[in-house]
Amino acid sequence: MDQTSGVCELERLLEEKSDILLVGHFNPDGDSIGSMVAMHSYLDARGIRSTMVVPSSFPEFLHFLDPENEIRDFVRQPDAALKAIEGSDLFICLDFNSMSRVEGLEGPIRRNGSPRVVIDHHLGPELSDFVLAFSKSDISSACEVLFEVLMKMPDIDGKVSNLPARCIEALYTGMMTDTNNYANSVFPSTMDMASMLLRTGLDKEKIQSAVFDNFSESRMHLMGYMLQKKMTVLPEQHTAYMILTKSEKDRFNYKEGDTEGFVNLPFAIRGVLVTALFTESDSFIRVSLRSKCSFSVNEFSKAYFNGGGHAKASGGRLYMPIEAIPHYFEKSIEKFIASYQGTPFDK
Ligand SMILES: [Mn+2]
Repeated sequence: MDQTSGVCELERLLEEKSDILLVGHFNPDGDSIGSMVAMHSYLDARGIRSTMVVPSSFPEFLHFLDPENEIRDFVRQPDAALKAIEGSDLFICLDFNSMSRVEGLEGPIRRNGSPRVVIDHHLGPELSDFVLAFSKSDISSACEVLFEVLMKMPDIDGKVSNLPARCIEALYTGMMTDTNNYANSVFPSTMDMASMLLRTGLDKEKIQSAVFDNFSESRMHLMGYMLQKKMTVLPEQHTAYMILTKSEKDRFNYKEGDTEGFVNLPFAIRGVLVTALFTESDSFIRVSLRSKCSFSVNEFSKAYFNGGGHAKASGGRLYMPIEAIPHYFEKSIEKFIASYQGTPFDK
């Protein structure tokens, strides 16, 4: 479906439905929270009621986007989240491509049975799960996809100044965080959007400092410790990885979001083109993978880490003792490189 007819269809759904639920993915990041808040603020300005729900808690540095604690978090407020889902007649899914990404909320949302719209930028959306999809992968973020959609809405009429200030702030935050502060996944359209948002008088410094200068002292100590003690570089594979255990999390008073950006740190080493971060949690090991070259971490994750995402940024999960990770990871990367079609370390 082309975007123009998609926007008409979305407009029709918004007119027809009265209890809209906006949902982000598990472990929501800046793009997920940003796109939800932006959509919520847009609908609010139109007098359309919507509720925001996430499957798990989001990092504290994003709380400035939700000053009135409107976002329902299924982990902390399961009853409120489920009640909101029950009463909804339209779901708008933001920043994920598969219903499995909402974890515990998937069942309740499917049981409700109301139509689902997806606004996302991941590869391979599961289209059969949605009545309407705005999906593009050669773009910075879900916020950028949403921005394109909003600009085509009749009431916005292509004028950024018609968007509410909170919507603009949230869109900027999502784009800024998903590009790792304009380092990755930046397209000409990304800069166009950034400049259009900035022209509205958006306080970029405020967002910048809320997101990047807002960590605890113990998080800085954790970062130093990880770099000094927990980073392994595999020069032949142009790869570096780090492992964070549960006991180390406790030792450094770990809070949700504290490892944000850690996976990108080894890229500062000359020759490192692929990175991985393994974080132990109660029931599984969270895997984050990044690439600066033709090595597809999406394919790598699908093959060895029960996950996927983008060619240059992917996630996954492992169910094994944390001590087994170095061997498993090093063997996996050797096998993956050996089976690679073409050269994995091209630009
Ligand atoms: Mn995203």
